[in-house]
Amino acid sequence: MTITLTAFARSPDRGRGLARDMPVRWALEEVGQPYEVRLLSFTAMKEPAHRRLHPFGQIPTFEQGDLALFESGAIVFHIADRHVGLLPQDSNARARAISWMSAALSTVEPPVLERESARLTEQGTSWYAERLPMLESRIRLRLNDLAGHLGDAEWLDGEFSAGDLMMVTVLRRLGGSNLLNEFPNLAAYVARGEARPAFQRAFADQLAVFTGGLQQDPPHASRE
Ligand code: GTB
Repeated sequence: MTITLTAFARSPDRGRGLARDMPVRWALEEVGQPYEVRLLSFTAMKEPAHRRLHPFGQIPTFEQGDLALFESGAIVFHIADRHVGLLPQDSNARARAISWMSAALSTVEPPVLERESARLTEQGTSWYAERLPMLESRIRLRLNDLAGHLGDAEWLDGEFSAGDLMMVTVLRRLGGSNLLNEFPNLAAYVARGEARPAFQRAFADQLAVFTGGLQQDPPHASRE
């Protein structure tokens, strides 16, 4: 049965692979599942037809047969659960990988998003310059602990898993700042994720939507 995702027809990230269809594309590439993409305008996202798939009128969604899902984390988990390659077979290792997926979305991402949202909505206010260091120190707290856990390991818990896929996805959102570079093992971890052939294919496909198929350099060569 065909898998169909939804994604931005014109992503505001200009093809940098930061929108949330990217982890879903990446997961499908890792497990070798072909998929189609339905591109949506901002207007179409808010229409009843799309809201039947996504109550909040957002991307991404996932459809296969009579199953429709929303929320990138849940979709990545579903893909990892149904196909070999993103979750270990050993049940304890599998549970730990799921913990890392959750840590990425519930523990590391919130301060990253808060800084992003402040940059978008509060720049130019009287309090922004004072608030930014506080927001960045909250991110550093998480990065410091994550870097301490990772040490010189390749991935968070043994083999590459959906936990790494989600964590690399979250850390990529720091690409425009120097925060990641303060933690060289995390910067190298993100680069390892981005170097995976499955990531490269997913990145190229989402970039092609933005450029209309024009060839550009892959992420670590072109980003920022
Ligand atoms: N928790 C949901 C999930 O993980 O699936 C969040 C989904 C979500 O935020 N979707 C966004 C959306 O549909 C697109 S990805 N927004 C339209 C709307 O809410 O009306 C978020 C995103 C947007 C832009 C950038 N960027 O420009 O860098 C990065 C990420």
